[in-house]
Amino acid sequence: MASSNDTFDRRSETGSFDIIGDVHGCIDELETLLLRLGYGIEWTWSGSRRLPTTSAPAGRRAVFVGDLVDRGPGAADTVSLVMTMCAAGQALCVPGNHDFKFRRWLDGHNVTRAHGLDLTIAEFETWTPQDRVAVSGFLRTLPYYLWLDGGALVVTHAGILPEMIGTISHRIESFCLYGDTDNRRNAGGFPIRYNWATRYDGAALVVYGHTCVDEPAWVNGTVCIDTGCCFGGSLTALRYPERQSVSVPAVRQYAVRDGKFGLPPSRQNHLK
Ligand SMILES: [Mn+2]
Repeated sequence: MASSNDTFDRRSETGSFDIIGDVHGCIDELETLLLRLGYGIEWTWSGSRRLPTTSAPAGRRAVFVGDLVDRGPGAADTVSLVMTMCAAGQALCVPGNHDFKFRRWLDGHNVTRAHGLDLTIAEFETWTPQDRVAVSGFLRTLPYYLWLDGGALVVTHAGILPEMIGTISHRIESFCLYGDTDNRRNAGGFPIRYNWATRYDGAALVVYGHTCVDEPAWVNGTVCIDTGCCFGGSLTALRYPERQSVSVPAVRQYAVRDGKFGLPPSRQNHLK
């Protein structure tokens, strides 16, 4: 796990924000969504790569909930776009579990090339070592959650509990990346997930992704906006403070679904 830092505390940043769900390399849908939200994107070729020039609507920034890479066809362009927007002050981003594993590959660790990571690696293998180091460095700087708008808004990848907001630890980092899991696995070998949102009673609105849902799923003061674009669903943005969602349907299905969409069961259902 990356070293802890306190860059999560961005309460002084009041928005407005366009919070964007798991992109997973769905660059075409991301461009369509950003254009619809008023952002500008132009690409210019630089050798074998294309580099974006971007603009944001006045008074608004994009916030990515992570899982930029894997499964979709445009992971490299997605990373380029998000890095450019963040450097320009047009976007903020938290890491997802796929980004975390991708960074481990960038840093030279031996990782299992499953769940779409093989596609991401194939794209980045043509990048120069310096450019790959820049991506790794970018991902390393990302806080595991963002505490925004005077404390009224939290953006994280998979989940957070009220007592975690305002502090950081390895356990909190893990919860932000993977949500509420334990050492149990399902028949497919995936960690069993529990619906932490059913016991969320915090004051801040938590916007997150990680679990595919057909439509933005509001539970207590939380909303999941991963509408499964890479699996043929859609890519969703939640406009804040308006609390309106904007979705772009997937151009096609890029990866095989590994189950039905929907939030997992609450944990108390699993306690014996
Ligand atoms: Mn995801």
